Amino acid sequence: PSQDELKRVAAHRAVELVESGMVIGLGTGSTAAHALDRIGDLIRSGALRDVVGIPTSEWAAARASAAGIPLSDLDAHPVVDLSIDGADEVDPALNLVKGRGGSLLREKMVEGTSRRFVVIVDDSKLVPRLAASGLAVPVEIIPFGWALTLRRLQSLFDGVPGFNLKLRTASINAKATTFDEKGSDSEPFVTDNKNYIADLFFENGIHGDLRVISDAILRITGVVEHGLFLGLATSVVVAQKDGVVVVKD
Ligand code: DER
Repeated sequence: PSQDELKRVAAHRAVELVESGMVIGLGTGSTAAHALDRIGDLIRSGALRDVVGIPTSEWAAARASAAGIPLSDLDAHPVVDLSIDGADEVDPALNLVKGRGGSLLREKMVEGTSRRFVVIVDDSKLVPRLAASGLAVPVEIIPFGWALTLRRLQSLFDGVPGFNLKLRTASINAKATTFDEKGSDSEPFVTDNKNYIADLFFENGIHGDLRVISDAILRITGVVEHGLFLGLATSVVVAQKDGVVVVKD
């Protein structure tokens, strides 16, 4: 099966946990898209009633609207029954890297106030150690003084071999969320919250206590939030190439 087929299988399995009357956190990304569409189908068929979705991005709000999911927000629903979202990486302790789509702040707010947070992935997302495959750990920072914030993030990891960071940029005429390798004069990527993203790269993975690292990043004035989701996922649904779906709690 294709990777997208695996994403769909994992998403549909997670949506089996959705019950009528639930407040559902709606994730962002290509895997979450299958979950949103599936929830919409179940509402249309009458199998699901009285559900309301809390979107984790403007993209999720638009996708959910198109799927026919009634929407609300955290002010009306400060506690969410079940959130379903993808991830960029999942380690054996169910810690995650998220945010490569740029939506980590609202995702962490919604998923952090959810009774259950079910992560949906194809097996390519499973890693033995976070941020060891050269993919970015995103950090949302405010635009004011962004270069100073980057310098402070850099100095936090001085001496970590293989570390480097970049301000994420999006080419001016595209919605690309990966920084512009060509180094053209593209604009900074701007999140739904009008902030910037600093992408942190650890070629040899992150070493040390993830919570200590998380706290050190969050203490930098100008940092809003980062893409390390520690202890938030309550279970992970993994669609494997052999067709088996594994649920890890
Ligand atoms: O940006 C995000 O946090 C997304 O949820 C991402 O982590 C997963 O996106 P994907 O399902 O398209 O791989």
